[in-house]
Amino acid sequence: QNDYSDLYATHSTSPSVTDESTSGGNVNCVLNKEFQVWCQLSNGQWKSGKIESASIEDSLVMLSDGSVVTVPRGNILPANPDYLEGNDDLIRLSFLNEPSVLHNLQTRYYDDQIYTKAGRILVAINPFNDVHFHENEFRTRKKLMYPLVHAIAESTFNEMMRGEENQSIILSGQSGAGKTKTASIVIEYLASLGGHNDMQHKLLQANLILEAFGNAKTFMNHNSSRFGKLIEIHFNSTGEICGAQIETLLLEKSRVAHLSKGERSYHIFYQLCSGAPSHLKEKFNLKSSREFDYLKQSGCLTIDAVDDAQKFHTLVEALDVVQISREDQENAFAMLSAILWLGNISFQIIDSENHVEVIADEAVASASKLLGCDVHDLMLLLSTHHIQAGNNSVTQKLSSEQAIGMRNTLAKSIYASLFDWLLERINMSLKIDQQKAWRSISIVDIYGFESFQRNSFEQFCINYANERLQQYFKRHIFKLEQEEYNREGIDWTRVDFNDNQECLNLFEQKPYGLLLLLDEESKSVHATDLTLVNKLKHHLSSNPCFKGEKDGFFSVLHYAGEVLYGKSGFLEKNIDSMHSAAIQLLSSCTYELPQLFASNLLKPSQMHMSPLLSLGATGFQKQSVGMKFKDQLFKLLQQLETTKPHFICCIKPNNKQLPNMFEKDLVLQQLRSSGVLEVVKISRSGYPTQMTHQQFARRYGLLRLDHETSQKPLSLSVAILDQFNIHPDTYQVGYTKLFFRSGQVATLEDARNRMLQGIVKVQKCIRGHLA
Ligand code: AOV
Ligand code: MG
Repeated sequence: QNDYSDLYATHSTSPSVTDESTSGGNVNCVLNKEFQVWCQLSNGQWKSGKIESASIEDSLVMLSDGSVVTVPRGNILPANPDYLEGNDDLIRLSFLNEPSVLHNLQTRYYDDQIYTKAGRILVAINPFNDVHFHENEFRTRKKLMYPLVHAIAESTFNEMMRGEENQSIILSGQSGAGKTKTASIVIEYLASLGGHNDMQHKLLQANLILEAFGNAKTFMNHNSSRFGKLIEIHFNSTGEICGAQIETLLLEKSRVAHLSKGERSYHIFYQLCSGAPSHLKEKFNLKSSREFDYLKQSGCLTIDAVDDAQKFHTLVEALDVVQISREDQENAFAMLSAILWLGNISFQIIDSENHVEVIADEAVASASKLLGCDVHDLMLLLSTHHIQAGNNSVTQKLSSEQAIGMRNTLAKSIYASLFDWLLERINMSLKIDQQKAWRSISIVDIYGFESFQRNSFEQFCINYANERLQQYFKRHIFKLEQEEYNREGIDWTRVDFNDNQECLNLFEQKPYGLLLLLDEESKSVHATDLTLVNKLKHHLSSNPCFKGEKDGFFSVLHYAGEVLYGKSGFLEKNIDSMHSAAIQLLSSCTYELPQLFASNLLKPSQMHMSPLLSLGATGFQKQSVGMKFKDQLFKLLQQLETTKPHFICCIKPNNKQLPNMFEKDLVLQQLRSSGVLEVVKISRSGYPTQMTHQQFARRYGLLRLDHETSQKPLSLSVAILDQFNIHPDTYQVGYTKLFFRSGQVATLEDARNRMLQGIVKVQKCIRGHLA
């Protein structure tokens, strides 16, 4: 029995976190006078106090500020004794009700202790204090601030070194919660554990480059990841880094052409405009960011306290480190400049049917020059399209809407291709030395859950990915653990948990799930936002996570809340067809990169024949974006299945991105939806350290010098446990494995280390004698 049940047993028959947090199942315990409690006031806030007196219905509570209030019994929960205040592991708290957990996190947060363990997972609260310390000061401060995140990185590394499995560290949390930043801290620390070599340096620089090209300022986060990434770091058998491989999840490319007010496009554009040396500015006809329509449309060109020009210099250095030649760098910058100039291309209406022509100005001239194509070809591409009718090709003029669409598609496609190219180059430079590679640690950092007033296809994909990751998390922590205990014949109290399978069904079910219905509708020539939502309603109303439709929008109940989706090109974004004429234009360019992009766009693996294209029926069509996204996501999850996962759950303490502001309701909502509260309970009643009998015997066998080599692993293991007086309540013996409560193997590890040190000393001594 753990301390939790001991304390509780005398007060309540139901020692469950949910009971505690929701109702008065534990009220008996608070009737004692002087008992520390949490009481919920009429305004919903929880305050701490001491019971003065109690009747059957109410209690009189003296609050910490000295005032006395009458509180209904149902609104009172037990509080933890003072000595547990600020404990670094939630599992060690005596009471795990919501106000107690919140209070503990808050106390630590205001004390600069932003990390707290919750059994198997680490909770990280974003401090939002990107203050620039002096280098030395930063180092000491980092040590003070990051001990637990360093500890999780270290234990992952150690587990990799001693065990048989590859490991992974998975970051979860809403947008702006600190996933990317925490991932960087982890990677930096792992890199330092893996020795100071060239690879380590490259890895850190690769991370920096991807952020410049794949992150942007959004409402929620001034450095929001607009792609998902899995970084697989490979180590050799002595624990040195010997390469890495980065996989990504679909980049949000609509951002290149469309920005919401107050948001920015990808950092790299602003960095280039303000930081490029003058000879490049001249060569690419680069102006300041306020001259480019794609950038200025949102009325936001800078980020407080961020120096884009300085960032550009750091970026160039990073590109040098990953061995992208100055020539290739310039080629890439030329593509970025071409995209910016494409955005400035404008059209004039030439007839009553709203048909347009490209205005021959600096914009189209610069864009074509930068791409290396004929200016007339570009003008023609952006204002006409060909329809194949039998053997004849008919040329039609485009409407202004179609022309702008064509221009934006071209720009977005070039950017996405550039991002892929960059990733490939980075991966080449991080190439794993297969001869030396032994095991790996994967770090997963995707875009966080997003919910705006109205949400489009991007949020749809992002939230779907988070939903899947959430299931992965829960399945690992809860299901697998339970199944394992059952399989091993271990006595363990069942814990129920909220599954999100229903929501995943809503997305994935065949033939009627959101993804397939969306595909079907995207291909229909007559589809509109309205026909889409009607179709969804028709097929999905029976799923409890489908929360209805209205005015071209539909609503989904996610694990982290309800989200309203629809409109703003939802259907087109899913199809994302690139007209074959555009690909032809790219392949006709004299420069290497556009040609490469064209040939990648034409790769058969990305295509399947489709009779329906939004612009004319010529050419191929790519797999729908939704399906491609799902494929990438599944591939990523599959890769994770072969690893032992460690979870870091990031939490944002306020929506204003400010330091020293802990909004309890916001934190509580994240603790609930992320499953942290459930995890605390499961870890406490469970056995987080597990080893097979063989693994245990192999690792600790040396602690019994008298053992016979023929001894069975199980009997050897039991003998060792006896020898070290490991209390029988703290472990259980399963059919094939041994299970330990948190922290129990520490004694054995300690003894083993001492033993090994002793052996080394003796060996040295002998060598000294012989010499
Ligand atoms: P996210 O990755 O979870 O959001 P970030 O890691 O980008 O969130 O964090 C957002 C911002 O919070 C960072 O840019 C920092 O300014 C600050 N921050 C986060 N963690 C720390 C920390 N440990 N120390 C100091 N500052 C921090 V998104 O990518 O939007 O889901 O898609
Ligand atoms: Mg991020």
